[in-house]
Amino acid sequence: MAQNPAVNDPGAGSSAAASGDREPRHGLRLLLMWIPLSVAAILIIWFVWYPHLPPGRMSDAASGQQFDIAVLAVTAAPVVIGVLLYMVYAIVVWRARPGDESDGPPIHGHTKVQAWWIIITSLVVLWAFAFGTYQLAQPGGAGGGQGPSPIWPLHGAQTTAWSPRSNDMLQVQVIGQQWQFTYRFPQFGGMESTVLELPNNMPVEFHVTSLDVIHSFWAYQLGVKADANPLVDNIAYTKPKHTGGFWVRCNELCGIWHAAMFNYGQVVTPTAFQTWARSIQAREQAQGILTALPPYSLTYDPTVIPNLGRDIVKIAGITGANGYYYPGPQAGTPHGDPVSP
Ligand SMILES: [Cu+2]
Repeated sequence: MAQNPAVNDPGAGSSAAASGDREPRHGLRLLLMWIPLSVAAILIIWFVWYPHLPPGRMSDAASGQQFDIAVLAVTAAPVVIGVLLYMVYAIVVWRARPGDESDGPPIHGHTKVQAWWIIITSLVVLWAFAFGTYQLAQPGGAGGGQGPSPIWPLHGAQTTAWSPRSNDMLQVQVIGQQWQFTYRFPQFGGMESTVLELPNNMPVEFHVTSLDVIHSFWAYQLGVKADANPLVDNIAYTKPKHTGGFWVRCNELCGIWHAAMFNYGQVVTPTAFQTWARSIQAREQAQGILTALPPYSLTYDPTVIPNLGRDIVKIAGITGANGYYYPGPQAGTPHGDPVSP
């Protein structure tokens, strides 16, 4: 039972009803509000938000991820604004007025609106698919672990002796174990370190593996994240873009001290890196650590390594997690050891 809207409703609906026939052009109204709101959102995302997005721009992989998030946010913003704007507009303009108990007008399809809806949504999805696929493949797999035979390798020269004056790919083996990461450098005699140093502006190839359970190597500011599985050689790439520190965290719940499984890395100049790596190699050579360590291998059998560890434990200077392979620092050392008996 419709009541007279001119009496009960002094709002937007009444003028149309009073004038007898014409609805306002809702589509045009919505479009004129949607365009400036979308433009404003895009400008804010691109110029205000984008430069501060994680994970920063410390490597090609990191800046690639930052760019991807910004582009996808710019793609999504007009869609989100369109949905919210329509909802607010509908609540304000088309809500039932007090006392109005009539039904809305019966609406059957609208071919033009439906066709545009299908075309626009398909284009947005296809764009996201194409952009996402391309960005995943470059640069060098975008910092994610690609398994033992990567299909998207980073460009760099594979050498047995790394040199700072070329495009040599630095090989870094990341070994996860409860509950510490250690790093081996096969191009420097297989030396091993609990600190990760990397050369600036040189391609790096991580070989990520584990000695016990599943861990995940996450070098946050480098935009690198790769699972560390026992008996698996998981390869990930990055190319640092400026010097400075970065965090390494375990990103897979791996036991009671998972939260304490982190350390720090440093990007330095290529020559400084070479000096550092050679000095560790020389020290470990002198201490007998290099000969005591198991030979460099892409994976290590956890059932064999613990037995090797009993001999290594006698050699001073090896630090690491509290596993068998890398005996932890003993009580009274600066690092402490929360899990030793
Ligand atoms: Cu872990």
